[in-house]
Amino acid sequence: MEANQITVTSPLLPDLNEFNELLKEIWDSKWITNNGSFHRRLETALAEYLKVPYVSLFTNGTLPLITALQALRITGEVITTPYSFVATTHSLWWNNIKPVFVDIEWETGCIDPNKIEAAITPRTTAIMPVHVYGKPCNVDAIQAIADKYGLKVIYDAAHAFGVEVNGESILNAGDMSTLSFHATKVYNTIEGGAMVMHDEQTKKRIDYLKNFGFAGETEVVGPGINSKMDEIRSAYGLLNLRQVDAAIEARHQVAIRYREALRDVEGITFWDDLPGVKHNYSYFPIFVDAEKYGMTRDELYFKMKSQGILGRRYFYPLISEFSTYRGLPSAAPENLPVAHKMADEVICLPMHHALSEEDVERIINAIVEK
Ligand code: T4K
Repeated sequence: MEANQITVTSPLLPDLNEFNELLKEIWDSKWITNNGSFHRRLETALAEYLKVPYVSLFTNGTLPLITALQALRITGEVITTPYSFVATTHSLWWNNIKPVFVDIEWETGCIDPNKIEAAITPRTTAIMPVHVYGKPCNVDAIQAIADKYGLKVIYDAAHAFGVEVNGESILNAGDMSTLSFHATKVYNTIEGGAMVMHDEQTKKRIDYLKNFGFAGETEVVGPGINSKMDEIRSAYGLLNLRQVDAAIEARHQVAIRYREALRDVEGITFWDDLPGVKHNYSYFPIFVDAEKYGMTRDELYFKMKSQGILGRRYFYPLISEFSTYRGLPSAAPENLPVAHKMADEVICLPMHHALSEEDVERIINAIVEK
């Protein structure tokens, strides 16, 4: 990275001395992976922090999606959103499942529950929504449809670490939720992820599945995979958990300043906090109306880039536009007008705990001064 560049995010890093102390503990124990003591401690600490009953750690945020589909024996077709990171849909493809894209709501960026029923066929077995940018999906409406048609719901909650609605974790919705702890996330373990489930039996099964299916030294209960988190990243994760609240608050302050400065800029819109929701400020998307703003999204994006401000066009192109998925009937642009509009107008502004006031003002000026 060049000096003076502002990146879209920056990883939350534990204190190096504290990390060294934990590394020494790991070195002394000579236990470096396979459900070690830091792994167990982090699962317990995360379940408590996130207000969920059970957490199973994974080595990234993609494998719990793939494993959840396996564990629930999902087949046929799954209804999902095109407005996400490509890993969401890839997890279906890796399980030989046909993704069926449904359009999103402009108000949240999440799948539009009003459009789900029309996409259900006799082959539909599940819904995979995404709490995109950490904005909660309309989980009640989605669950009502799932119950009516006997469908499973797996939430890709990669962005939704710590998000609560009326004091309850959004991760308790549906049959399972998955998290990503990638370096670019609000909370990171360098690479990492987790699955959240409701009962002990499922937790046990998932723990087997992420360890090749082993349920003991000589017993394999299913065709598992290796997606375990090691001790070093678990220790790193324990330390980061101590500072994640402060990091979220620092992000909150950036969001407040962005909103204050950009509210009256013609042609720029963004979302406000939702009542009753504890947000994590994982991303700060703005939407550029070219006609009103006098510049297209891409013109603004490249202008900012030329000034060293590296926002990102998450999520452009839509997943449904990638060559792997473009041929699917549900990928037709006329089926996904809101998602296309959002993908064409969005820029995620730099958003992280370590943004200086000076940097925030530089970003704002780049947008305000045309
Ligand atoms: N579901 C959803 C909805 C997701 O968004 C994701 C991942 C997943 C599932 C899958 O979870 P994982 O398997 O990844 O755990 C990033 C991340 O790689 C990816 O985790 C994330 N979503 C996606 C939205 O963004 P890139 O290709 O944009 O990242 P990259 O390397 O360009 O980094 C972005 C910026 O962050 C850099 O310009 C600078 C900064 N950065 C990045 C890294 C890696 C740092 O400052 N330090 C770093 O170490 O994909």
